[in-house]
Amino acid sequence: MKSIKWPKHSFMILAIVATWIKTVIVYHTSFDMKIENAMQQFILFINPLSFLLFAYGLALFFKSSKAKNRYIITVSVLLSIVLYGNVAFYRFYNDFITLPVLFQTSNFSDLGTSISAIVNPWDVLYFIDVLILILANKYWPRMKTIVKVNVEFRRAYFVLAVAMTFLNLGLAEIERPQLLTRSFDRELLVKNIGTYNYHLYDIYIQSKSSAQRALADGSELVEVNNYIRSNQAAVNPEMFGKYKDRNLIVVSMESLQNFVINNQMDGHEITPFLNSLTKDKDTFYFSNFYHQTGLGKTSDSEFIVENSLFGLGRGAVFFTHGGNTYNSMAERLGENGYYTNVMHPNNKSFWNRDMMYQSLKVDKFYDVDSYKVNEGEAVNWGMKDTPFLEQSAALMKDMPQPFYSRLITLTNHYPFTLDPEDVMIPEYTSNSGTLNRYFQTVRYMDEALKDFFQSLKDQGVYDNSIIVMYGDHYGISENHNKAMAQYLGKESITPFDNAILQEVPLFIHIPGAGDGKEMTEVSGQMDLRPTILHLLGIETSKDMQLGADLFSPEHEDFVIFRDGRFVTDKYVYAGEACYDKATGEEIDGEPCQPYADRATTDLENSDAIINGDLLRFYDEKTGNLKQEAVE
Ligand code: GP9
Ligand code: MN
Repeated sequence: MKSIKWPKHSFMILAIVATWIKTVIVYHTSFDMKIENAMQQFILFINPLSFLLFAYGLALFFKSSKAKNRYIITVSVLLSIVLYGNVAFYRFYNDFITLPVLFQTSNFSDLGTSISAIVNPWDVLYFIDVLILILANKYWPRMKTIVKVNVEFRRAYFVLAVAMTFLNLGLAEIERPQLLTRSFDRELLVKNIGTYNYHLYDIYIQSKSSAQRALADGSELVEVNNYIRSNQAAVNPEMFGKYKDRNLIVVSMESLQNFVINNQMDGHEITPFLNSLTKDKDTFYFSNFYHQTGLGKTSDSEFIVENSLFGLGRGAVFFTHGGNTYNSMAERLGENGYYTNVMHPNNKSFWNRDMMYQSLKVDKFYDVDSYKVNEGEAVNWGMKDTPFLEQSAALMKDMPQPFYSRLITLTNHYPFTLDPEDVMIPEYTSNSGTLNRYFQTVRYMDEALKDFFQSLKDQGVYDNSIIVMYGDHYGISENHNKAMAQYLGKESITPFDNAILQEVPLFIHIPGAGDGKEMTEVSGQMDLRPTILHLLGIETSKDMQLGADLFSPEHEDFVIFRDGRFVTDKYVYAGEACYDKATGEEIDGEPCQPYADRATTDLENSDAIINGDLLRFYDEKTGNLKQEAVE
């Protein structure tokens, strides 16, 4: 029988096709990318190709068939690792990997039980192309034939690869203008240029950002400073300094969204204690308050609260810019006689906290080593909230006063698991185990917070303190939209709904205040720094901060998200569309435009400060450039 005539370079072609098809299947099965039209579908289909043509095409430079095949298999292994790494990361963070996150290996080793929720045996299928290539190389003699590559063929091949790249970029530009210059969103990048090219792009951006710092000088700060000065909200004289010298206790409530507050799940109250605070005369409850975090999650929220600046659109600023100069809330309080500390029973290097807290001038970090984790007191990510908060209150008793303690809870964290003895309400029933369990861990945290208030009283630090509690970021990602829609009794979750779901609760509890109430201004985490410092009688008019005092009559109903979405009292901008806030209906974009421009300016100014490490040139005493920077 005459054997079939296989084209030359069959092994390379097999590799390209296998990895290409696998990548496209993975796009559809493992990532939740919103595809709106046939063009987007087509771009998604072709986008792995340009990179694969180059990566595998280098095989054409190898002389021996053995070396060539070995090279091809190696490339397939590396690309599979990259793709699978993204899949695993996505399951957890609902986002694609960016370079700086890879350097935080300590974070990955700490994931603990989360890893088992993320990885499963079927994942070997992500390496199927490698397997095919190994088998073909071994058992398919044709694959070993030595093929001499002539120069013309090679040239033609790379011309094709370049053409493919331009076709891809061209279509992407039509579909999403300015994609590569704006790049707020990793998903858009992956959708348009493919996961492999996205990583090349990411490497380029990261190296650019280290260059940016080297190139920045004080002059950039002048413009940013003027902008910030002209947008300052005046203090409210009735509130300014009203609680001077009180201790400050700030609690970051892990993954707590506002939709559970004053709500029920199958007839069970989810947050009875927090609900009681919403009606409490010593508490200001902010019901239109939003998180403003990005990929840095908890660490971004910490960054925002401390600095009243945004985290970055790429990576976690705690990692990428942990060595910058900042003018944090901790530093400001420290200058005013406060003993400043962060309490979080986790490994100190997680999110690079140990490094970053030095830059933020936090006096002491009570990490896991400061706690006694007894048997049965660890679940999921580490120490349970109840013993953590109880021991923290005991530690506060011995702190020099006034103190500023920032506490970060942990139990209400994905994958939202509890020991049976801590379960207080049943699971919800939907297609999302994550959402089903979420209600239970939220209920647990609520109880832990109630006990914490009691511990503060028992330790005698309650009366002379202000207790601020806020949700750090969302807990339920868009991956669970279907279950969320079911719970909220909606047909589906629109981009509008999703923006509103970024609301997190904020409580400012002031023992003895008496004038607490629900506050409805549209606001965000950025506003905490000026609000808190003003209550404690500390001036911030010269600080480089983007937020505004929540008690100021000039506070504007306007909150900007890290990804460029925003919410005002009238409009919501999400998914590149403008919505009427009252009805949730999409409207003409015109009324959103001025806000969109300001959102861009705010984000750009914040990025400029961080990327250029500009605060190293700033003298916050005078509100001017440092003398050295001017010279
Ligand atoms: C880790 C904790 C959780 O120490 O703060 O971090 P997150 O995953 O929510 O960013
Ligand atoms: Mn968190």
